[in-house]
Amino acid sequence: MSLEETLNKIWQEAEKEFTSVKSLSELENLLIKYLGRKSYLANFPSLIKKLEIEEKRKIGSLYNELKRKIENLYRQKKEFLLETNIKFDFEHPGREIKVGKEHLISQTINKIFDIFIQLGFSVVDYAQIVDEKENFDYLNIPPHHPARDLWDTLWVKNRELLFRTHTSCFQVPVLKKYGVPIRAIIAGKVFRYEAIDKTHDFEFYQLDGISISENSNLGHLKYVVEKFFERFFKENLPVRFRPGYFPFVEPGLEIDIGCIFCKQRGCIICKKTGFIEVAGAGMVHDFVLKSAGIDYKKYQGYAFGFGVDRLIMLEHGIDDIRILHSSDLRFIRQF
Ligand code: FA5
Repeated sequence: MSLEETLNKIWQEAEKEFTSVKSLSELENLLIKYLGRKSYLANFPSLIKKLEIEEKRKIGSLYNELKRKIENLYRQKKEFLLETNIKFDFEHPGREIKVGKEHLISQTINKIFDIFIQLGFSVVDYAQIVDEKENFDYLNIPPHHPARDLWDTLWVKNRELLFRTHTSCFQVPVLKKYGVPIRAIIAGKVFRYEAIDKTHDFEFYQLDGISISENSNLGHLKYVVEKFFERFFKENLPVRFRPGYFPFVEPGLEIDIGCIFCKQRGCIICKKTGFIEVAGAGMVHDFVLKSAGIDYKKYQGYAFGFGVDRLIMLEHGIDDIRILHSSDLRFIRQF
């Protein structure tokens, strides 16, 4: 039998054997049989060497082609066996599917909205980047007014715009848009260029409300705030109203809640005062009503602004505000 015939015969046998092989181990043995170090084909180069030059070229290329074909056969068969050999273990517990959910801050804002909707307020929204007029001027805080120092501001675009330092910036735009009488609330992120500690962050959430009508008064404000606390905390925490200064309200108030961390005995979180400040409030200043084009002799009202993060800290006993804005899943998954 010539060498060419021998190569043809080897190919026919290999094709038959590789096609009928059933397992991966049999397949590996076949590969060794045909292409291994001790295989018949491994001796072939020494036989080719003895041939005339023309014959050497011809048989040499047939030999290389046969090796390639056998290697291809092996690869295809291996892929096929690997696919069909996958075994299903129906007893194996499935992998837990993790479903995302609302962050504690969003959950709380929705809960706050529900309470204020029940108290007759409508929810509105406004931009996070605003101009100086909305954040300051309309609210009776002109340039160079010392109260601008109360809010360390992050400016954008050469002081044309700024990241809102408080949600109170919605007051005049919302009054202009919807007119009076009105009862509206807004919640969202605010930004201040200030040092952080356990109760202060440089980005945090506020909730602002405004109520304007012909007879809204401080008594209504006190009622709404106390009802809100009652429904939010589902328990009666001590509430304290004390005089406070904000240029856009007159009179102005600050609202504190008894510190839940030390039960008002005084601790590092309440800075030994027994109370944690959660809101500013007061009767809307005539200047603001005038800025919105409202007849301030006929209409009056109150406004308030809560720190949402502080409310969450008090509700859940969280003693450091910074964890609320971290992406620590061990914390986030608890709520
Ligand atoms: C204001 O921002 C006023 N706009 C609130 C207001 C609205 C007054 C309407 C009158 C009428 P103040 O800077 O105090 O006020 O912030 C309001 C609340 O936000 C604070 O009571 C506190 O709960 C929260 N807060 C203030 N600064 C921070 C901070 N750095 N980190 C977390 N919460 C803060």
